[in-house]
Amino acid sequence: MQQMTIATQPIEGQKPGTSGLRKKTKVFMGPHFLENYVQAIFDGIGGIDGATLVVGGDGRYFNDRAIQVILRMAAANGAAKVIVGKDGILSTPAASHLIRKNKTDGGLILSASHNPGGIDEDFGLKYNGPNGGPAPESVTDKIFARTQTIREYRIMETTDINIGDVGSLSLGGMSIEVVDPVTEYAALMEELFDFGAIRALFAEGFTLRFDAMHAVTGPYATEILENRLGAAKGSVVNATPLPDFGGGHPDPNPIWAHELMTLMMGSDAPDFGAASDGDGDRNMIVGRAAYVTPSDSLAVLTANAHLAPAYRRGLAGVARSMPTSAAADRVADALGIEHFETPTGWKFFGNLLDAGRATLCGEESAGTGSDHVREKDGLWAVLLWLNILAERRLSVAEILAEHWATYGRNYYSRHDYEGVDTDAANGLMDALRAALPDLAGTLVGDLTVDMADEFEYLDPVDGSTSSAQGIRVGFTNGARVVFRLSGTGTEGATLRVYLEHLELDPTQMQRDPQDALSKVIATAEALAGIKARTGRAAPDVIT
Ligand code: VG1
Ligand code: CO
Repeated sequence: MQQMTIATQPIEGQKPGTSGLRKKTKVFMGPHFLENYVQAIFDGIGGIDGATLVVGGDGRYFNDRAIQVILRMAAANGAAKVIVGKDGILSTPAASHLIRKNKTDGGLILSASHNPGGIDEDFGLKYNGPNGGPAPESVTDKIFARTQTIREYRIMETTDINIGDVGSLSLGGMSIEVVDPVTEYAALMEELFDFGAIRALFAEGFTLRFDAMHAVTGPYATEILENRLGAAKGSVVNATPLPDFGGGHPDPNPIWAHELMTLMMGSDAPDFGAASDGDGDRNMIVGRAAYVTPSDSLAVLTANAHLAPAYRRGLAGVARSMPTSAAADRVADALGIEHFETPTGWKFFGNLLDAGRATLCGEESAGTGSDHVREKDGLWAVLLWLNILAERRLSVAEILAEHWATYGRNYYSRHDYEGVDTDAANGLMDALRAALPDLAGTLVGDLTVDMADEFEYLDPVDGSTSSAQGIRVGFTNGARVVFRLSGTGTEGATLRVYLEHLELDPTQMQRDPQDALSKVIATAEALAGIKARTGRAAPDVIT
């Protein structure tokens, strides 16, 4: 075994996006690319001499090779210890929990989340800090700056390290602790929720289908839902993580989880359906013939969280990303608690959670979580829903209907235009930006503009600002449209158009969302000229 210092050169394109660095797998596999980025992380956080880190990933193609490189580089950079999931596997929320529980100096999570996996698909790498959450922009800026100046990296030359068995190893002066990926996470869930009440629900014949989408949550969901809570064997499907996720998009929404949707809308539907994404931080919730939008889910959880032991004393506040609907705000106002609007990406919730200002957080993209970790958490959301159902003994459809009757319904949809020409997408955003100052008070389509701006966030905890976080146009009737370019794509640009319509008329609560949103959709087109600028007749994905 030998410690090596290898000369290298800066490589373009290592700017982290919404959630770490995501690239085509072959880019990460290219000469020195992964090594450069890992060294830039270690340097960017001020070195890792004597540090303890957590390392794990979602098991996608190249996860196993990348972990070997990271372990050898951590040892060569003087780390004292690395806690690694068996076979290199950890869901994102489980990694966040291990970082916190063991009071480590942070961790590296290998995942491109809901993006497809495989040699021709996507790979990703993200640094989370000692609070267990994705590094804030102040840290990712330093990491990026380092990628521009890097000249060498340090690595041990060794044969492969066997991380297939739970136990302790050493590599040079560094110790490696291989842990079961599920154990600590399952224990945390037992602390938060009333497992007895949920077990009783299943014992009475409640039925569930959880689709792990061939991704990382399979082992977690099988252990918790089937083994510990007594859901029928086989309730968890697609439960074996595969390096290419079975060729699908491990993205829990009605499009990519269409098998589950078909089941839930049919006559053989179980009482409850759920799915999670590649790295286990997203969730989809669907009742019998009742799809729950992520924005509504956050609102329902906010209104009912006190039914679960961990939240019995109430919530400090609720935070949502800016494009997420205002449904949760309406609940927060009714509860008399604070609500916050943050830029897209979980890293922006970290300060609010650390400061005890927010207890629940959520994003329209199927992310929900709480202060139990510093990531969104797919299985946690499923368990909170189950705990609420066990207490209330209503169906998902009944809970939704009651919620809308109380708070009104924020009809919501997101239209994605994927792989758009980058110049065309930037042109569209530039034109909107230029039009913003004159929009207020004007009539666009059938709607009158109330406010229009480019979202800039002032973090109420540390006073930092983040600008250019999406263009939002609010209308006098409570409707809203938001335009944003994705920061997680790996090909061209993805334009996201977020559409919202507030309905307070009790006779209008059961409409088809696209129909209820038709005026907002027409207005978005009138504002941005999407068809002409992108050359697309319709969105690629509607959620
Ligand atoms: C998307 C979602 C965003 C989420 C991010 C990471 O980002 O819109 O809400 O935080 O993915 O989620 P973007 O920039 O493509 O819109 V995950 O499950 O991919 O870590
Ligand atoms: Co994810």
